[in-house]
Amino acid sequence: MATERTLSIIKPDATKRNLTGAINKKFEDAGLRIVAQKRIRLTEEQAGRFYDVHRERPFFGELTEFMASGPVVVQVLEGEGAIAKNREVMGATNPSDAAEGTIRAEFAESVGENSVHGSDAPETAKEEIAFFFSGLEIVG
Ligand code: DAT
Ligand code: MG
Repeated sequence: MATERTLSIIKPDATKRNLTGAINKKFEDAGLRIVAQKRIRLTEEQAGRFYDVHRERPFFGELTEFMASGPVVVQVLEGEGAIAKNREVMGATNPSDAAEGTIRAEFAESVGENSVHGSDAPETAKEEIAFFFSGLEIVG
């Protein structure tokens, strides 16, 4: 498997509860390297552009309002098979379905406030990394 990069977001429910370090430890323990990271505050418009694929879903308004409700930590994770590995460490979207030991099983509050985002495929990873970072900000 090749070295990959994926876009991760530590969401407002997690930054609010001071879980950035605990979540980063899960990534690092799984062999993922944090090669870029910044704490930012999204507007609802920016959150809507990021989650554009979900614009027609019934939860879109709730999702963008939540993502703009507090600071987020956006980051690029690098490693062997990083996209799938990150999804594994995150756990299922709904924390009640997430496997034991995953970030969402341990920390998520609900299906909406589920602590982390991770890209789901190579093409989306590339687009999502470019949404937040310039090449100069990523140091492998
Ligand atoms: P994931 O974040 O696991 O990739 P997704 O892409 O299907 O999940 O959805 C993006 C986010 O939208 C998800 O992390 C939380 C929110 N969401 C998804 N399904 C939802 C639902 N049924 N109710 C409320 N929010 C939901
Ligand atoms: Mg998704």
